Amino acid sequence: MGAAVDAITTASRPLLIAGPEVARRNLTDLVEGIATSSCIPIVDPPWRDAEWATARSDHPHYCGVYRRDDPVMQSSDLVVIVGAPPLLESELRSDSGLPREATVIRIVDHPSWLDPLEERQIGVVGDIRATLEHIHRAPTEAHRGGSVRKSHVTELRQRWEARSSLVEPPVEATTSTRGVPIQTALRIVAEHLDENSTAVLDPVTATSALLDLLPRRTSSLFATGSGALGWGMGAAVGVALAQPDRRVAGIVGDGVFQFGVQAIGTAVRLKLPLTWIVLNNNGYHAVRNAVAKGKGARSAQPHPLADITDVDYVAIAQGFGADGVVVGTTDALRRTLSRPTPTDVPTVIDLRLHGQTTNPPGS
Ligand SMILES: Cc1ncc(C[n+]2csc(CCOP(=O)(O)OP(=O)(O)O)c2C)c(N)n1
Ligand SMILES: [Mg+2]
Repeated sequence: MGAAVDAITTASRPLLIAGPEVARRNLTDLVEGIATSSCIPIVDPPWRDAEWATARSDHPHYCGVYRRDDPVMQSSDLVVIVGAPPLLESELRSDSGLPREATVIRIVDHPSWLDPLEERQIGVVGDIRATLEHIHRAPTEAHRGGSVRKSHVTELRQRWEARSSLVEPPVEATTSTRGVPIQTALRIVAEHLDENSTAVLDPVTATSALLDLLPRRTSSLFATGSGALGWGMGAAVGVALAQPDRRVAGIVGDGVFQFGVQAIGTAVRLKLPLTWIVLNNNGYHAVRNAVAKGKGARSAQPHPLADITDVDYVAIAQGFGADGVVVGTTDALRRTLSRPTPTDVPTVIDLRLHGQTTNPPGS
C-alpha cells in the first residue's frame, strides 16, 4: 500500500483504468473523487474488456476507453488498474498492451486478479473500497496542481471528445438497397440513447466505435468483456428484467443475432419491450478480417463461411411473436428510433449498413 501511494504521489502522467468491479460495487464516486483530487484521467478498460459503465462521461477527467495505439496514453508513467481481472490483451499477445515505461498498480480483491504475466506490478490485494478510501485520504500536496498532470488530463480528454463528438456527421444520401453508412448509423443510434436508455453492446467489429460514441451514465451500458458470440441477445433480456423502467437496446452484430436468436422467444413470453438493433453488415466481418490477415496476399479470395446474407430478420422476429422492421436509410433510422417503444413486446430492427468499422489496430 505504501509503495502504491508513493507511486501515485510521485508520477507525472498517471492514468487510472476503472474495471467492472468499480461499477458493480458502487465505487464510481470514490474513483472520481481520487481522479479529481489527484488530477488523474480515468479510462475504461480496453474495448475487448469493457463490461460496465464504470465512470460517468460528464466527469471532466473521464477520457474514454484505454487504447494501446494512443501515443498520449502510452506516454503515461503510471497505470492504476482498479477492480479488473488481467486484461484479455495479455492472454492474446506477449505483452500486456500497457505503456512500456509505466509502473502498474493493481487494486484487486483477490490475488487471482493479479496479472501473472506482469512483472512490474504493485499489487494491492484486499477490499477495494478500503484501499481506495486509504488512497483518497493520503496527502495529495505533492501532486496537487502539477501542470504536467493537468495537461495530461486535458490532452486525453480532448482526444476522447474528438472521437466521441456527436456533432452531426456529413450524411451521404442513401438508398434502401445500399444501406446506411456505418459511422452515420452508429452516431444516430448513439444520439437516440437518452438518459432513460441502457445499451447492451455485442456489436463485434463496431464495438470500439460504439464505445467511443456512447455516453456513460450509472448502469447505462453493458458489454461482453469477452467474445462469446450470441451473448448480447440473452444479455439484453437479463438487463431488461433488471431495469424494467428503462429503455433497453441490445446493439448486436448480424452474426450475434443468429447465435442468440432464441432470446427473442423468451422476451416475447416475458412481455419485455426491449429492442435489438441488428447491425446488418452482411456477414461475419470479424472472421473475414481474421482470414484476410492469415491469408495475406490471397485475401481477395471470398470467404464463403463468413457469408450469412439474405436472411429475413423481420420474419424471424415475427415468427417468435416480436415486432420487426427493416431500416435502410438515415431518415428511416431516425424515424424508427424516435417512435415510442411498445410496452409489452420486443422489437427487432434489421439495420442495413454499408461500409465496415474495425476495432483499434493491434487488438
Ligand atoms: C460462440 C462463438 N463462436 C464463434 C466465434 C468466432 N467469431 C468471432 S466474431 C465472429 C463473427 C461475428 O459476426 P457479427 O456478429 O456479424 O459481427 P461482425 O464481425 O460482422 O462485426 C465469429 C463467428 C465466437 N467468438 N464465439
Ligand atoms: Mg456482421
